[in-house]
Amino acid sequence: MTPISEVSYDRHRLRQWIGGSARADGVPRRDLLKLLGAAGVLTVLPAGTAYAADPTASTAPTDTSRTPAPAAPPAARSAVAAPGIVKPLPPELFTIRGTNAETNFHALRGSGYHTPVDRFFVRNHTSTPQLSARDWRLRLWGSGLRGSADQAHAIELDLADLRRLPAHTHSATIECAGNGRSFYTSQQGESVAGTAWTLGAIGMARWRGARLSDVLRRAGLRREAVDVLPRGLDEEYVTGGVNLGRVRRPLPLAKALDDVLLAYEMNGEPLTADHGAPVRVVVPSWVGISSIKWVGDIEVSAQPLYSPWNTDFYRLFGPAHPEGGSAPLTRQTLKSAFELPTGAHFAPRVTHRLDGRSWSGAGGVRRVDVSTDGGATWRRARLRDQPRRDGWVRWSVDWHPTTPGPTELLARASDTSGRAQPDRSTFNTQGYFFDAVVRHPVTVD
Ligand SMILES: Nc1nc2c(c(=O)[nH]1)N[C@H]1C(S)=C(S)[C@@H](COP(=O)(O)O)O[C@H]1N2
Ligand SMILES: [Mo]
Repeated sequence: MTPISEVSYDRHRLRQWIGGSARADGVPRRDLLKLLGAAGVLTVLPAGTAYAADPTASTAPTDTSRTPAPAAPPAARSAVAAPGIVKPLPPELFTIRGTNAETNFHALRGSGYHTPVDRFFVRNHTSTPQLSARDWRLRLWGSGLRGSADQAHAIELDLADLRRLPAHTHSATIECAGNGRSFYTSQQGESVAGTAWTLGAIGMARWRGARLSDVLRRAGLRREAVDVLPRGLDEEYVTGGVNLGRVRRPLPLAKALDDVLLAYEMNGEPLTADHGAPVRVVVPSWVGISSIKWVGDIEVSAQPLYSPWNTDFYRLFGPAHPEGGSAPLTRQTLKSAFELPTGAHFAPRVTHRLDGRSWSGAGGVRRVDVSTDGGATWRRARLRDQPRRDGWVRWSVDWHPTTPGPTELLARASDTSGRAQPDRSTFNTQGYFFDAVVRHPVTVD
């Protein structure tokens, strides 16, 4: 695999930055201008106007940690526990994958729209830290802030400060970019690196917290700010013998000012340790890695920022993608899942109700078609929720099987942005963004 593509990514970001669009990565420019206007920090620049700072001074990545080739897949483990996770992981609810716990999709049956915390998936690079809410501080610093350019002059907030800001509630999914990865192998015969999730690396919760935009504005955002880099308080991540430092991934300012929360509640309760207590970032519709848990500091920069999580990881590499990789991943893709175990059994000549969920990072799901005969015939599912941005829709179909034997169930969703699930996903070496229709084997007997 091509090792570091940071240099070409650097150039790409630099070009965007000179062109005045670095802030807009993944967010339409008209929204960007509106947001910047609302933030009251910048008067609208004519398209193509360079920002005031000297761009030639900014080519060096500010992250000096060594960035090696992407990590090899974790060694296969036979252990049935995920030692770094605090909450109970009963096998009915979760499948353990290394340091992570995948939600069993059949455990969502009848569980409601929001995923109960006891069955919400956990993705840990290392292990869950148990932090004291009383001692927790958030530090904001960087060249994008007035008067706090370096860490020594950071602005500090505690939880009470954060709770004094207006509270916002937002229902949103958090989904790992590698959700569905195992189907690259099992369905397409391709080998990819990373945790072999099926479809349960997603959860939907009602998040409550302060808006990141309120915090940034109060911290004194400069008009030159372009990137925002939240960093976790969990241990440094060591992979393949290389220490990549604390988990962190830059967000373009436009997204940071849009709908991002610093959340301290999940489904009406204080955040639990595994999901980022006392405070996590929630970035609706974007890949899960954006939603940094246990956030401890946020660098706000007047120059593009880099970490292994936006250079080596969470970009698409492979023959169908640009040399040096795609742009960093932002919005999630489109998927569907049945709330059934793999290999479920159904009695013949009885009417069964099949339940499932579909979701998209690009818009609301507005149509789902289901096949119960391996894709030969299709019919429309009944949607039980309105198409909703940042959310999923639950759906059902009745099935009256007559012929005993094995068959495959398929569900294909389309969303309000016009996307539909394809038959095959485009290969990428790290197996992100599996969006193809999944074949779910069952038996009638
Ligand atoms: N600090 C920190 N934040 C993190 C991670 C992590 O390991 N450490 N994992 C990320 C990834 S890859 C995902 S998919 C989501 C998972 O959130 P959850 O464990 O609450 O489901 O958290 C993200 N935030
Ligand atoms: Mo993830």
